[in-house]
Amino acid sequence: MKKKLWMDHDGAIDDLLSQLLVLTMPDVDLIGLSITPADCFLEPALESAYKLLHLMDRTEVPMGRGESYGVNAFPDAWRARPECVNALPMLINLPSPPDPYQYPSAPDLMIDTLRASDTPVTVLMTGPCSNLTLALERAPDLVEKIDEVIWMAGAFRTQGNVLAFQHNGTAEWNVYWDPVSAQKLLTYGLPLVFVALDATNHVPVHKTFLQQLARQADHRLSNLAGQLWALTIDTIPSYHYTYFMWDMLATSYLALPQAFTTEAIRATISTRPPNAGQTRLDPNGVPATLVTDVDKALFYDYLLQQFRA
Ligand code: AGV
Ligand code: CA
Repeated sequence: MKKKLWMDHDGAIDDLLSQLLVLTMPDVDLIGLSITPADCFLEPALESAYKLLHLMDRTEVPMGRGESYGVNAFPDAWRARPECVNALPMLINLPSPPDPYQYPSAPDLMIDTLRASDTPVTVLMTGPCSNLTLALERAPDLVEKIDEVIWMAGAFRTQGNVLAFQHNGTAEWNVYWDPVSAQKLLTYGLPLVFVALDATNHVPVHKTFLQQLARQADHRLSNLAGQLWALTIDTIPSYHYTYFMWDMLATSYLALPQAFTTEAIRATISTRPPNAGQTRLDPNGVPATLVTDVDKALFYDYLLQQFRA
C-alpha cells in the first residue's frame, strides 16, 4: 500500500526540488500540499508549487496557503527566489494557479484532509512547523491521524545557521522563524524525526553532483533540477552560505530509510533570545528521533536515479 503523505514546504529552491522528488516516488501518495511563507513570498511560491504539480500531472492535489507569519523573518533576497523559478523556460508557459487568495487556509485544509483519511498520514515539513502546530491546536484529534512527522529542522550537536541580531548562532532557520510553534509541537508527543544540520552538513550541493546531473539532462526532470540548483550557486563561497541538501535529505528519508542512521533523543527548544530556536538534547526533554548520518553515495545516487524518471 502507498504511504499517504502531507507535505508542507516553504518555497525555497530545495523545497521545490523536494516537492518534485516526492512526485517521483511510486510508493508515496501526496494527499495535500501546504506552503508556509517563510523562506519564500507566498504568491510566487504557490505559483511554483502549482506549476510543479502541473508538470507532473498532479493538479488534483489540494493546496493550502499558510497564513501565519513567523517571529523572525527570512532575508527578502532568499524569499524572492520563486520569482526566478517561475520564469524558467520549462515552467514559464505552464498555467498559473487560480487566484492565490482562493486557496484554503493551510491548517484548515490539513484538518479536513487528515480527518477524512482512513489510514494515518505521514507529515513531511521542509520549512517551519507553524501550520501543523496551528492545525493540532484547532483539532487535537489529528494526533491519531498522523503516523510520523519528518521535519528538516534543528541543530543539536553542531552550530546553527542563523546570523542575526539578538542571536548567538545556535539555531537552525526553520525553528528560529517560529520558535514558539516548534516548542508547542513537541508537546503533542507525535513520533517526530529531526533531519537537522547534524546530518545535512554531510551533504552539500557540490559541483561534481551537478555535473553528473547535467550529463543526464536529456531527462527533463534532471534538466529542471539542474536549472533550479544553478539558482543557488551565488550562495556557495563561505561556510555560512554553502547550499546543502537540507530538504532533499529529509525528503529522501521517506523512500530510503535504510540509508539513514538515527538515534533516540530527548529534545527541548528555546523560545527566547539569545538562543531562540535552539534545539537541545535534554534528559528531561521530549522523546524524538535524530538523524545522525546518511550513506552519502546511496543518497546522491538516489537523487540522480529519481530525476531520470
Ligand atoms: O536551514 C535550512 C532551511 C531548509 O529548509 N532553509 C533552506 C532550506 O530550504 C533556510 C536557509 C538556510 N540557509 C539558506 C536558507 C540559504 N543560504 N539560502 C536560502 N535558505
Ligand atoms: Ca525549506
